[in-house]
Amino acid sequence: MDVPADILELARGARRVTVLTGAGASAESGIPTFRDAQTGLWTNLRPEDLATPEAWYRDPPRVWAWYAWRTRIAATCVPHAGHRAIAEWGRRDGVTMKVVTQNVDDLHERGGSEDVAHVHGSLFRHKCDVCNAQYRGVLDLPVEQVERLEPPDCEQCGMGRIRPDIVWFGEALDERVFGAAIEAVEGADLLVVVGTSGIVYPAAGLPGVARAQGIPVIEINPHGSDLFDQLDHAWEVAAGKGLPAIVAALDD
Ligand code: BV8
Repeated sequence: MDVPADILELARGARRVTVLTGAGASAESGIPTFRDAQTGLWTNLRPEDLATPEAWYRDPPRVWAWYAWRTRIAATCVPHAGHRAIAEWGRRDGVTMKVVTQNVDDLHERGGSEDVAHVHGSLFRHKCDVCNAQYRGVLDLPVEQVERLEPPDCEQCGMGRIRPDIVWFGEALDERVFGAAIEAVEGADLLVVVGTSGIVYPAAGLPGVARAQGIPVIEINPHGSDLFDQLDHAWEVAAGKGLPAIVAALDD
């Protein structure tokens, strides 16, 4: 696959690469994006209806069931060639690679990336909704989609319920993690934005941080995004095709 010349020139010259990913970066591994229609029990619900504190406090077992199912899906999916290409790019001599992801799966880590900032948390971390203590117990995840599932009670405080350690709509991002994400963007000499519609803030503001510092921004997304006015170059290609093509062409 031919890489657009201007993108390849930037990739070859980059020494401090930061990759910002959204749900589209996991799509080829089989994890539905947010823009895709919700499947199964949640066909007529939007993520914004379930990924909120209000939804949680209104009906914890319903929200817990949705996340348990998503965790099951994420745990059974495997990283694709795009995840592996990001890791390989980062292992090249003289190149540092930082990943900033909006995704709550662990595909970047399983694809070999080591420096990954999960600005919206992780499906694989859980905490008490009262005392915030991290939950260390083993979760039994349903094999089938279920509509409701009782979350565990917190054994630390005895008052709260265990919730996903995920940033819901209307919740503040972890300042330390988002601070690291901003540093990863400001310290880069190339920002590669992969598979995000660029709708959810403050993460969607990160390409603007790069642009403000004169850092080149390229996008890999087969359909384009709301970030169109913040890009130096947009390549309408899937992550699992475009990223391996770039890495394969670095030495040509
Ligand atoms: C905050 C975890 C303030 C959950 C997520 C009113 C009230 C309160 C807040 C707001 C409000 N109005 C606006 C806001 C701000 C709000 C926001 O931005 N809302 C949007 C809807 C307008 N943001 C927040 O609430 C944030 N917090 O503002 O706090 C505050 C401050 C102090 C104190 C208190 C509060 C928190 C936002 C985080 C929400 N959590 N995720 C979970 O996963 O369940 S967001 C979630 O949705 C994702 O993490 C991601 O960020 C977003 C989905 O976007 P994408 O990842 O881009 O995915 P999408 O499906 O949209 O697009 C996929 C793209 O991939 C497409 O472009 C497609 O073309 C492309 N693609 C498809 N296939 C491929 C591909 N690309 C490449 N290859 C392929 N093969």
